[in-house]
Amino acid sequence: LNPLSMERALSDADIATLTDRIEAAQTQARAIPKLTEDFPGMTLGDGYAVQLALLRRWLAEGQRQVGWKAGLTSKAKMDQMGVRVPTVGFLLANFFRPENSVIQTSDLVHPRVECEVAFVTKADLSGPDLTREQVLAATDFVVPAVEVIDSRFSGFKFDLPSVVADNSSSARYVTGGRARLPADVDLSTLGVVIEKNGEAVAMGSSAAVAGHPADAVALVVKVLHEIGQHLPAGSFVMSGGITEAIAVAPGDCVSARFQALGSVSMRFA
Ligand code: OOG
Ligand code: MG
Repeated sequence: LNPLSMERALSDADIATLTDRIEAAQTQARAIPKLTEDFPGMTLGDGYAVQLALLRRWLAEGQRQVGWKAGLTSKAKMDQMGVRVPTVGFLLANFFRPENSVIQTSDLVHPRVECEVAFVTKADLSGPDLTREQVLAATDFVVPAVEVIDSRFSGFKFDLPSVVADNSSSARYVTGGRARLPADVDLSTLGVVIEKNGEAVAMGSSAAVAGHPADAVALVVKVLHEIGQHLPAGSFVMSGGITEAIAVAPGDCVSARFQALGSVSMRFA
């Protein structure tokens, strides 16, 4: 059984219904039951059909895509969420918040933060089996990032088809710190600490992400290949949360400190 099989079970009408549901939950910051409760036969391929339909809607409304992200690429994330298959999600320009921003939580359901190594590419990447070296050769620079994820499912509980349809919980992201050339840093064992209100709440190593963050980018390109997409030059790609995600509430200050890449801070209101 291919864990990345993109076989579909639902009709185009069902996909449109589910796209409406996800779009409404995202724009109204409202928690909904996971999609498989009404559509128990929903597959991973159906999840991506919804995600891509959502992307097409946003682009038609004039939003700009900046890249893609990997989801569930570390054991800490897989254990926390109970989903063991890595996913991808699209990133739009309007998800971005600058370093040291105040991030509103009123338009989010139950936000959590993750620290991730992000890549900016300088060459097109496509295909099912890129190597770590090919990803690094196509990387313009790497930069530290904090992703603010926000599942639109009640209790932040979901399964694989549901979370994929919900764009892998994408909501906001913050970059900052220090951009580095991939040749100038050892991405294989980069230490990270998440601090919330001055206290270290999670720590880990970039090795947690698929063995190496560039391998997670290769995984993103593999999934994109399976869904008929590729990674164009100039893409911004987040390689996946290194530690478990940390819940945030109004008033919280978060700093993610990355060895060699500086830190990324923000406050929640
Ligand atoms: C799914 C998204 C996971 C990551 O970095 O692993 C993700 C979720 O946990 O809600 O963005
Ligand atoms: Mg993430």
